[in-house]
Amino acid sequence: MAKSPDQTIYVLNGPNLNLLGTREPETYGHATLADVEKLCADTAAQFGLRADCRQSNREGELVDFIHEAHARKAAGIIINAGGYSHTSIALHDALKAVAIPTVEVHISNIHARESFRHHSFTAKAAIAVLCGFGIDGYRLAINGLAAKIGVKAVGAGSKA
Ligand code: CA2
Repeated sequence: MAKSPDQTIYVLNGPNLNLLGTREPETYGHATLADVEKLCADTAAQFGLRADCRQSNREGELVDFIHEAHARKAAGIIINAGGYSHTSIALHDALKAVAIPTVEVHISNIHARESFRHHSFTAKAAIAVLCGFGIDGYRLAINGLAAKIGVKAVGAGSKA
């Protein structure tokens, strides 16, 4: 049973992630954003959770989504803020302000790339960070978030 009154997790993807599957497959793979969102919906459903998936190329809109998650008493947030991870104090502040358990995901291993990707402002506001697992990172992040917030897989844990 989720501790939050709401059984929704927000899955937030930032700038350029709408291009997934169309360019740079050597870095980001062949899956599309629609594939990522289906993976998140299917994984969340295994925990009796609903994934509300949003993508925006605008920093302020991502801040608004975080505020909306708070207003709707979302159980958690999965965020890949894309390039804004490395620049956005506003997104860091929004995540800190709402205090919703948040897991940060990066498709690529940001630490094996350019040095400007090594620091993440949003990671400081997250309970955990995953990078380098490709889009499977979203599935792993939802599993980890569910464990952190005390939500068990549907049908699990009912045996004596
Ligand atoms: O590895 C990740 O998930 C990133 O968050 C992706 C961001 C990048 O700025 C971060 O450093 C790491 C960029 C997303 C761009 O996505 C594209 C996907 C396909 C083609 C072009 C860009």
